[in-house]
Amino acid sequence: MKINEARHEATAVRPQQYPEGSLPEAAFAGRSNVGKSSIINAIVNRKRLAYVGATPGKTRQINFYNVNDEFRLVDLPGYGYAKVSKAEKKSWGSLAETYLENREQLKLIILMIDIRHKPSAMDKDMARWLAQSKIPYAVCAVKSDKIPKASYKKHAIEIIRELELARETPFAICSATKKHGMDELRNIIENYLFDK
Ligand SMILES: Nc1nc2c(ncn2[C@@H]2O[C@H](COP(=O)(O)OP(=O)(O)OP(=O)(O)O)[C@@H](O)[C@H]2O)c(=O)[nH]1
Ligand SMILES: [Mg+2]
Repeated sequence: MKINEARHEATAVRPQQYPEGSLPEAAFAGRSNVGKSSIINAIVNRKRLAYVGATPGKTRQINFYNVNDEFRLVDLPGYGYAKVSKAEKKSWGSLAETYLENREQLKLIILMIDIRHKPSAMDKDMARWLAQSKIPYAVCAVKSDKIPKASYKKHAIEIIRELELARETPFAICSATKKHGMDELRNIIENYLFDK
């Protein structure tokens, strides 16, 4: 996949604000602060296309990034951030849910998991939801730069077991910081969005 151009196309809190047209989309889901916005920047080789913050809860709307006028990467609000009100949690949850359940252009959901930690109850809920949905999904274990390479396998096995992932679920180990695993992730996106 060659990235020629990437641009922010829309910020949405309701479906009327989603971009029009039939470009296929890959969406990034996961806990707040897991690195969804960072991985989008790494995929398109841009430092500050998607907003990355030091504190969790940075992405509060759905952001659509157009790549090459060929497809979109979609940055969803993160879940599980403790420091927001119940009402706010509910509204972010329903934002993502509305998108995930109704977006025809959505061809792939990438669930992001911090490779260092056991998946949370909310990660498991998300994995269960994905397993029963009709939308193809992949898992990206991220922040691999934070653990030694020798322990990748152990952590990956633990995540696969905790999330009860099927053998065929694509699984990539990535670091947005060190740009590790990015070609693998780009290939997964390309395969699912363009039916190769
Ligand atoms: N070491 C390391 N840090 C990372 C990596 N990816 C992201 N981070 C850091 O993790 C923090 C959160 O990254 P974001 O990309 O903003 O996370 P997010 O999932 O978009 O968070 P929300 O928008 O709050 O849902 C930032 O401080 C990033 O610099 C990675 O691969 N390795
Ligand atoms: Mg974000």
